[in-house]
Amino acid sequence: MTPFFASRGAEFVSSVSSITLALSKGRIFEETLPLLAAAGIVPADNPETSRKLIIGTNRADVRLVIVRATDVPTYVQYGAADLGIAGRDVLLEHGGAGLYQPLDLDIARCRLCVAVPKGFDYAAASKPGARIRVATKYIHSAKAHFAAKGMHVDLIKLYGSMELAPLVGLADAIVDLVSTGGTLRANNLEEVEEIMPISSRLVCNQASLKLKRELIQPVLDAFAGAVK
Ligand code: PRT
Ligand code: MG
Repeated sequence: MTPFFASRGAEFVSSVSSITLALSKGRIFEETLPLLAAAGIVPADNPETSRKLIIGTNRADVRLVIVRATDVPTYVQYGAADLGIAGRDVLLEHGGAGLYQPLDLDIARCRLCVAVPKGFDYAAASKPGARIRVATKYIHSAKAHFAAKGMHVDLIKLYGSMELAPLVGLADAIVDLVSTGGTLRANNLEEVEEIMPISSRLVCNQASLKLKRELIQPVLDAFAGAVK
């Protein structure tokens, strides 16, 4: 699990001389810890065990806010956080308005795929004139992918457990993230197409970058140095 936490957070002072970083808990938080450490930043609490949504750090001028993965770009877009870490999947759905995307952190890696029940004839379903129903949380990316292939697709928006949709007749196929492939296998589905590789990026509020350059640049540099 998480390696270490600062025994006591320094008292955060909100001002132009402080920065707020938006993170989601789970895999992104865990894989970000070593990057934070490289920047000399140690969180004062573990969001897995603490219910705090604002987490101090060993530095009085740096704090973390813990939000849903899909909400990270929104917090940064409106300047409620200066920096954030979000998956490419999430950033593509958000659209990136107001965000400067300086760094691929190469963490939380997976791929966005098309998957179908084993035995489903995806090649036939991809032919011109054919029409299929696809369930996904990733409407933007799915629409772009199928449009580029000239496929006719009815998209059904879901918020989770996409793997269930083809099993109960809600859809013919899904567009979802795959990492080990274990979830697809457990549900008798197979990957038929990779849409794109996914990793998480550091995003920055454009105004913050101008106003707080002296604080933000060293964090960007430390993160860049820590990314292999
Ligand atoms: O969980 P919650 O609903 O709160 O939000 P979330 O799912 O958006 O957040 P989280 O923390 O689960 O994921 C955050 C980010 O991690 C995503 O936006 C991706 O960029 C990245 N990531 C990396 C993944 C995975 N790997 C991953 N495997 N996100 C989700 N999964 C899911 C996938 O959707 C599928 O259900 O894991 C399942 C497949 O995993 P395997 O290993 O069985 O293939
Ligand atoms: Mg999840």
